[in-house]
Amino acid sequence: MTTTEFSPTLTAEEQELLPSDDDVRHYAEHGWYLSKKLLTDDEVDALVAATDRYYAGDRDRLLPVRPPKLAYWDPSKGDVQRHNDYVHHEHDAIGAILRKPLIGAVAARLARAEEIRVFQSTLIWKPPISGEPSNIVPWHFDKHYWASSSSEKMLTAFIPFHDCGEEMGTITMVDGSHRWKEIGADDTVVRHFADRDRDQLEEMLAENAAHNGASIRKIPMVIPRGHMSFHHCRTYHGSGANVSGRPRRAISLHLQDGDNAWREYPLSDGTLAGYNHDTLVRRTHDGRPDYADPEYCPVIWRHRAPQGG
Ligand SMILES: O=C(O)CCC(=O)C(=O)O
Ligand SMILES: [Fe+2]
Repeated sequence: MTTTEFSPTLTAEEQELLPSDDDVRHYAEHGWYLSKKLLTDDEVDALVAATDRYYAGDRDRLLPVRPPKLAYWDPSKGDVQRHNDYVHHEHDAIGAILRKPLIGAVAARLARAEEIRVFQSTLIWKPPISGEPSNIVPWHFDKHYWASSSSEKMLTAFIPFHDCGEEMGTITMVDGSHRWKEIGADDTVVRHFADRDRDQLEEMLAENAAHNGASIRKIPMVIPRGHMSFHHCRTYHGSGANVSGRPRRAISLHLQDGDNAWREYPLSDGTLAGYNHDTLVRRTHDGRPDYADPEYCPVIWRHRAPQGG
């Protein structure tokens, strides 16, 4: 296989910011990890400024087509929770920070992977309106949306642009839930997951926990500015109201390991599971959507191959 030359390196200071062996074991057991300070103050300032420009309409390029399930807030939607996908693609200043090799290196250690690529990035704005229903993120795990991905190692970095605590409705993990076996794990559950009301979701979470003989431990990620939380693609998570009086601003950076690829995953109605990428990315030689298309899924970390002779 030929790959384009890409061998990122870390400075000595950055190496100090990697998860320790204990941290990697903690992630494997609990399904989440709160990082050290991976972004400098200047980088977070730059994210705030770049996303302000993005919300004002600034784009370096646009998606050529609008995929079927694209999240794409615009001012006509009003003061609801804002979600905007593909910000790493559409905005270079945002993308440049999200491609910081250190973030990929942390993810690679946690996922025990050689290579990390961007899968998706979603810019999120949770307005400071305590009763705003759209601010509530229901319990879910990200693999529910990624059935067409072959990997079980994918993970997400949640990157707030400020100190982010419980009063802001920070992301909250259900400890160890990535190791649960899912009950009723047919795709009708998955498809209707987002349509269920809060009580039903709470009940589904309780049923899944009981089925696994587990108790539900909810852990709000209290994230200082420049730090980020990581969660495994099967870790249940959600988040609540923002009662802080300030907008909660963040990016969810969804990451894939180098081995991830599109897979055929038939749903009960006979159609195949898909992802928004499928209408955008190039095809592999055998005609499958290529989840390694560098236009949409850039590599951000790769272990340096041993020097051959
Ligand atoms: O915005 C949140 O609180 C949750 C975001 C989320 O679901 C994710 O990062 O995967
Ligand atoms: Fe999520």
